[in-house]
Amino acid sequence: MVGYAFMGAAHSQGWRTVGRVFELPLTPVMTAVCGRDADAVRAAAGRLGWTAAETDWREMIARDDIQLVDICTPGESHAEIAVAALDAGKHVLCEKPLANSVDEAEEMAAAARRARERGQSAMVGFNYRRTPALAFARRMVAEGRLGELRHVRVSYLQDWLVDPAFPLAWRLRREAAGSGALGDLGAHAVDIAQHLAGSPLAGVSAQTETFVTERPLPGEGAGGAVGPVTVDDAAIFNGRLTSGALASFEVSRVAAGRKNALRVELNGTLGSVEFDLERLNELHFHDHTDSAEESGFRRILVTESEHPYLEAWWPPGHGLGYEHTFVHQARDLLYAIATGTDPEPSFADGLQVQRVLAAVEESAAKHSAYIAVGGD
Ligand code: SOE
Repeated sequence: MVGYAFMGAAHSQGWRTVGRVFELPLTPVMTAVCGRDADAVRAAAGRLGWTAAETDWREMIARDDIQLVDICTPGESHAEIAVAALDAGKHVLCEKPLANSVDEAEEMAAAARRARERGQSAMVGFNYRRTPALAFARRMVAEGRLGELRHVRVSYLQDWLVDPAFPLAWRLRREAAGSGALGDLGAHAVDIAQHLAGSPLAGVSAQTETFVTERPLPGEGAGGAVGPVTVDDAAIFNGRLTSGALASFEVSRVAAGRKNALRVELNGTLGSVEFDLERLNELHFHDHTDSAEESGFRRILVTESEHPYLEAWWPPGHGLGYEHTFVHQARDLLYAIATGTDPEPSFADGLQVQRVLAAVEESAAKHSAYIAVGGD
């Protein structure tokens, strides 16, 4: 694994746990973690369960005892590490958004295509697909329970940037993160919408905003030096899926009171589903074929062994959390590697999301002009 902060810790939790819960075709061994600061990475290795600590990712991926590289660094280094790891014959898991630009994502997808011919797998970390309730929603859509989709509505709201004194962290610098709430949260929102609907966005019309344009440099106290915020705080956009459904999105890191509120609603000709990550064991389902006097949304507790991923966990009603999405992601990647199948979401999927993000930025820059999502 390269990187060991929030996402590195979440992925480590997945790798530590997956083999103790699921029957696996391959056994993950947490060989080495890499970071630039020798002391900090050594401490992280101990804390997170990695055997060795490395400070040079090139040396790490050259090791013969490493077959899979998990990239949990800021977006600025995804492309370089992923392409080098794939070219060195390793399987790769890369955090979202896949890259900081469409050019980088194209390069990564091309490297993944070459690697696939050699039997390697490359997956992008859209972990929310692995929330049992959302995986179940996907199954319901695929089985036709919602009929033909008319609307896909996704909002993903956080509030950690409400305070203007919050420092200019890497996630607020374009050269490190690519974009702001758009790449951080919008990438998840776009992926989950397209995945659930089983259809890509054809084009978008968007607005973005940076409400706090300067923030204190990290380490500076009150009254210290400030620097410019070069990414968006929030974005709203809408568009049409190629299936014909209308889709709308709102993402923000300045929505006071919303901590990690990923909300999804799909409305079809036969019914609707509604999901809120802050109540992630529940899926609300409205069956429009019910009689009028009995119709309405009902709560399905997605904790039965028949529900996706749940056969391996606790008895009904005991519930899962955020961290389990990373366990499921690790499981699915290991199956893809073992069976030689393309993992989902693939780098091609990550590239397509990157193209949507680029279309959103272009639309916002052109005062909400409709921009078609690019393709091959
Ligand atoms: C921070 O906004 C963040 O950690 C995202 O980067 C993650 O992808 C999301 O799952 C939670 O919030």
